Amino acid sequence: MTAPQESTFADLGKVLVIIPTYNEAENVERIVSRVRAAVPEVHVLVADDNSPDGTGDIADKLSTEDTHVHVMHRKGKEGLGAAYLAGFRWGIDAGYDVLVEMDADGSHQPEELPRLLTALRTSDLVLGSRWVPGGGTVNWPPHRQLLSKGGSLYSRLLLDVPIRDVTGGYRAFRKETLLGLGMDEVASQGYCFQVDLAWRSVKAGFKVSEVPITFVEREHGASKMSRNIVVEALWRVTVWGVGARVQKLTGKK
Ligand SMILES: Nc1nc2c(ncn2[C@@H]2O[C@H](COP(=O)(O)OP(=O)(O)OP(=O)(O)O)[C@@H](O)[C@H]2O)c(=O)[nH]1
Ligand SMILES: [Mg+2]
Repeated sequence: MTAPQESTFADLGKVLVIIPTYNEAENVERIVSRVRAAVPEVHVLVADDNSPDGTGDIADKLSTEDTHVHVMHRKGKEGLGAAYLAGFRWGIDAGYDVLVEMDADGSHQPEELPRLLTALRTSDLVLGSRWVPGGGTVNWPPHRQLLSKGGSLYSRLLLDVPIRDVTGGYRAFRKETLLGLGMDEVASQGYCFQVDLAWRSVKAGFKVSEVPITFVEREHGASKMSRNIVVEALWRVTVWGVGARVQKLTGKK
């Protein structure tokens, strides 16, 4: 057992930061230590999909050195959404009250975590947002910014969600929000996974708020972004949006 530490966010309960990894050997140690320094009382779960570059072994070493670090070894690359769902379930079963999503590559700055947690005191889900006043990106190419803004605008209009940055992946959920949004029916991946969870939270009546973040382009390792992820998001959001509209129309009859 470690000695009790002074806690800044004890009122929120136990906080778990979930970091999904696939080939993040150059990043995993740095991100974990930044999280631990930024908010010392949080715990971290690295959810690794059997990365060929040995990310899982590095995470194991970190967990032997620090009782706040945990590792989930998954059998192979199954996508970001599946890793998060497994991480959420692990965290809820282990008694955590707040589950945070964070990328391993440094794009989501751990130093901004206190802003998300502070907002969670009066919300059910907090989204780190690039596209609200005070938010932004560093070194992100114009085509990625356009894709992100366009994707958010399209989802906002089609799904009727009052969210500026609906594809972002830096988020803090209360456990009750995850349990209430129907996690077991979520099948989407990548950007679409993020849109799906935000939309479900709004539909379930949870209070969703956005806080500004500065998203920093990855410096090390390779992106797992692909054309498929974008096509999947576009396709699913269109199907959901049209389906919801049809349902509204027929429901009124
Ligand atoms: N466990 C697991 N993690 C994944 C998988 N795909 C991506 N990730 C992780 O999810 C996070 C986001 O992936 P990125 O490759 O950074 O995607 P992105 O931010 O859209 O792309 P870049 O802007 O180029 O970094 C990173 O921590 C990845 O290691 C996967 O299949 N399984
Ligand atoms: Mg990234």
